[in-house]
Amino acid sequence: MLFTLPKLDYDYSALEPYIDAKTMEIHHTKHHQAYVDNLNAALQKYPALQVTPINELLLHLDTVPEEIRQVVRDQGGGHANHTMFWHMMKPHGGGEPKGKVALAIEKTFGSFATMQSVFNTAAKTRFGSGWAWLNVDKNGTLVINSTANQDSPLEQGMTPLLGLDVWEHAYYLKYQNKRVDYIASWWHVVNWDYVEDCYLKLVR
Ligand code: MN3
Repeated sequence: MLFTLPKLDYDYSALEPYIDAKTMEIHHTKHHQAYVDNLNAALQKYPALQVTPINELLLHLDTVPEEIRQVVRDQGGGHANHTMFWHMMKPHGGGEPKGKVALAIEKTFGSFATMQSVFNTAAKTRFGSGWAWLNVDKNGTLVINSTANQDSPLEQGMTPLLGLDVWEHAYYLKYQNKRVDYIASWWHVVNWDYVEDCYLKLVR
């Protein structure tokens, strides 16, 4: 059982005008598909790893055979990160978090606006390609960080609640060099219901 490209819960055009349909289509059918295909190709000789959940592979990269470890890190990370990313957005999303995660954000960062600004800085200052994240760490604490390439917080034992892809392929068609505008727009499609569900599963 090899890894497969997950279907989206919404149409490619559903996040317009914040994220354009063409970007969504290429991002999902070309970029994410390529991570899946490359991961599967690397695992061809390792049937046991093909049935290991991707989160487990990334958490225990040290147990992955050395000859495919970097490929699993890059392509497996790409598959895991994008799978979460599609759920972290929804049409008519945005606004502010509610429920327990909203309280945790206030407690940790002082306010939602402060969290947003720390997250924006992480996204803006990630040099080259990578991601910005709001994670829950092993102690249940909220942590904002950024990662390079397709490195995933899952490798560090953290669970992302929210992640923003700042590779140019995620925004270049619509925003060109204006990553800051893309970041500001993206908040309008954040799926806070997903964030809250994810948080409750981790801290319950
Ligand atoms: Mn991407």
